[in-house]
Amino acid sequence: MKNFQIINFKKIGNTDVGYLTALEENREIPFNIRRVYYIYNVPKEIERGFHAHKRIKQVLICMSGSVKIKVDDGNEKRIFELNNPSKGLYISPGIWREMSDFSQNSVLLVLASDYYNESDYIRDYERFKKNLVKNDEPR
Ligand code: T46
Repeated sequence: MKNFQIINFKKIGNTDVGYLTALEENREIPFNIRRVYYIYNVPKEIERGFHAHKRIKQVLICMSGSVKIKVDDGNEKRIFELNNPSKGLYISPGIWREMSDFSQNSVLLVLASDYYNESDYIRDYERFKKNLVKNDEPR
């Protein structure tokens, strides 16, 4: 698995009856799922994120509408547009992320490898960059 990459989920069904996508831990989702949360009703001009995680792995899935996710490993920056519930964006620990351009009625579902813990966050970009120099994985 790369530090960030799109995962294409299997779609069961067709245009006549619609689709079903099933996600199982350690199968489609490359970790044990300890937490699920979702972000919704975000005004268009709002940007969220602006942090990295020390240990938590996540998969982001836009269930409805669209959202842009900027990821940054300290060297390479990429922007992904999520607009399809059959695709997920895997983000490993040590990756800075920013979310923007939430469309009206967008719902961003996040599957996370661990419980919420504020001490797992690096919310300062300079600290994120400094830790990258010292270690491969920020702590
Ligand atoms: C991430 C991106 C994609 C909780 O109490 N429990 C939780 O599980 C989460 C995720 C957050 N919170 C609290 C912490 C803050 O007081 O909810 C508030 C908003 O969290 P935050 O500003 O971190 O939200 P985002 O949208 O900037 O980032 C979230 C996740 O926190 C983060 O892990 O990768 O979505």
